Amino acid sequence: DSAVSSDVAVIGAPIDIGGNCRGADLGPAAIRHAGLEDALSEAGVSVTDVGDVPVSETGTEPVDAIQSTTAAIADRVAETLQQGARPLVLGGDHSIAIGTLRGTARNAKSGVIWFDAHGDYNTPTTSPSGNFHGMPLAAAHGHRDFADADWSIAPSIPEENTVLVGLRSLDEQERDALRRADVTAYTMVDIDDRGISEIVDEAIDIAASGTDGVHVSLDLDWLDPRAAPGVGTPVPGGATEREAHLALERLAERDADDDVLRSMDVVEVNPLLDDENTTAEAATDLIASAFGNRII
Ligand code: 6HN
Ligand code: MN
Ligand code: MN
Ligand code: MN
Repeated sequence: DSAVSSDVAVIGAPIDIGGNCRGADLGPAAIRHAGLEDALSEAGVSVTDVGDVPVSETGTEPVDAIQSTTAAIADRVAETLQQGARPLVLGGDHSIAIGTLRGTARNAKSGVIWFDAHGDYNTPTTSPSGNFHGMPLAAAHGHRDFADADWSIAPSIPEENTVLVGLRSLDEQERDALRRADVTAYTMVDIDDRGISEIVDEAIDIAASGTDGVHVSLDLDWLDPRAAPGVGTPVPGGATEREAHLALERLAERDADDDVLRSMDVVEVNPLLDDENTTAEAATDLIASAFGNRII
């Protein structure tokens, strides 16, 4: 691995207006306070924190705030990749991934692994809640319900290189749309049944096949609420802390061999729902694992 390829640029995306409650906009600060830079440095990664993208949540419709914020994220992500570094975007609610995915796809073909309790495959038409954090993956596939949004100009991520891991909560029409899509979806049952290492190995094979690399989107609600309580839409029965670590350590191992990990976002950390900053600490440890932290 060259020095440049291990460089990580941290980009904060402090927005929560795409979610169901306030506070995920404090996620970037909570993760930084949990010691992200030190954890990455200890993992042997050279890290630059480029600060936050501008967000204006007040006085606008959620869709407008999300549109301008994700446009700024896409630009920073594309610039970072152009400079040979790997963007690590800190959310914020999961709507920020509309921006990271657009940025990763700007001059390249990117696969995606989506660690999440949810499918995030609603559209403005199907969503029961209307919250944009439940829609980013459908937007990244260029679903026609987003035709009016400027992020839907072109589908950015190929469906066949899209892998969801950890599913356990889908809305009805969202489930139908996911079934019709050419994606691979692993539920928690698959993880229980086959073990997380095997699932992650397969996920990497599928996401990386024929692409320039893989974007990893880590929603902290993938974890069981006992391990990551500070999220807006917790669902029982999630990944244990050990399973999550194993998944990201496996990813780092594969990356050491083949440079698969091209970009990452870490979302839905809401310190207002968490009195000990447990969730941000878990996020920080998992990021360090993904970028190669080793016990020995
Ligand atoms: N997330 N499916 C629900 C909705 O409102 O569309 C929950 C979405 C959660 C999104 O956690 O990123
Ligand atoms: Mn806010
Ligand atoms: Mn999500
Ligand atoms: Mn989720």
